[in-house]
Amino acid sequence: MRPITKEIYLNWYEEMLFWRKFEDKLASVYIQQKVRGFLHLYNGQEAILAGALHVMDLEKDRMITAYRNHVMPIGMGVDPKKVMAELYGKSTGTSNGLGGSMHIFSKEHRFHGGHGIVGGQIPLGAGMAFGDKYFNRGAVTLCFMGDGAVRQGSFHETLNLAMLWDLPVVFYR
Ligand SMILES: Cc1ncc(C[n+]2csc(CCOP(=O)(O)OP(=O)(O)O)c2C)c(N)n1
Repeated sequence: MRPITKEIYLNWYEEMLFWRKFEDKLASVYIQQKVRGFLHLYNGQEAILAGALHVMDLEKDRMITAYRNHVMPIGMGVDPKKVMAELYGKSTGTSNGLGGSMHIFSKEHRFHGGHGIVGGQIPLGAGMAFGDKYFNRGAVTLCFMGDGAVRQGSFHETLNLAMLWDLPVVFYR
């Protein structure tokens, strides 16, 4: 793991502040109905993302999560303007404006969504890790979920398979 220096702390703070401001801005344009559909924010969880990004190899590792997915791709290198455009439903967005708030994706940055079904991302995350192991890519998948997802049967089945096959996947609750 890279050492945690003063510069790293400052960089984390800067990034976390940006993510918080990004989400706060979304909250304000949401009530003006500029963003349609649902809007699930990441406020209060920024430190989890900062720490996770610190241990990742952004050249090859992957990330997948549920619907609180606006700032994670930004952390992985996606242009914030493209994420904001997606939320506005514009064709310049990450999914050409067709995904919206819950479905931010970037194949280029190995950010695999953005899933609205509680727990839906869990078996998908293990599947991506299976692919990386099968093809010897040496990559790790980070799979995030909320407390509620842990009650899904797919979570338990996925953990069984991930342990049995020793898959390179890390689950964050
Ligand atoms: C399979 C499924 N059941 C129900 C829902 C409706 N639903 C949307 S969010 C949510 C709560 C999920 O809580 P948690 O996983 O703890 O995530 P949090 O929103 O707290 O981050 C539920 C039940 C859903 N999206 N998918």
